Amino acid sequence: MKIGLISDTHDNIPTCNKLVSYFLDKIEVLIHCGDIISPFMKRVFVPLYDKGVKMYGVLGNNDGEKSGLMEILGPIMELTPDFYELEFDTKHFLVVHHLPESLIQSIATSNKFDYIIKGHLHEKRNEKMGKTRIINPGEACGYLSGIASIAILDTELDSVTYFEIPVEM
Ligand SMILES: [Mn+2]
Repeated sequence: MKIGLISDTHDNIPTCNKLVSYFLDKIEVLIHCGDIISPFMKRVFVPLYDKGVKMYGVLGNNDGEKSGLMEILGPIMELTPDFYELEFDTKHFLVVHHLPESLIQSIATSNKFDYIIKGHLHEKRNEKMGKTRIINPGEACGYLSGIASIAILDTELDSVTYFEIPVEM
């Protein structure tokens, strides 16, 4: 199964529209790791919803209007202010916006999860620790690095492919 990973969209609608177009026809599930920011970001994700992509999102530290996000984006993307434990293709996922690195490592080495999907640091990461692969798709907004990135996880191959585009600063 191919799962789209996106994080830290930070209201960059033009860039996120391009990233979402890349996802179209490639993924069955989308995971958003938080810092969506405004409820009006919903329109970016409607094309995926229309294609039948099941979407899950965890809210981040910069997601201020939590009730608005839940109300407006909620009908097309399942949202939680905390974390998700999900299962796809018999693989166990922990989805968080952020946790201290020591806690990420404790969870990874507990071997409870096949994947920990996280955001927040605006940096790509793809690292296997014990049986757990820790993935950060990087920043979809591109505001810190000038490069907007997303990732596709193939659960069958246990492989992660990044897609990047430059962002005007
Ligand atoms: Mn962020």
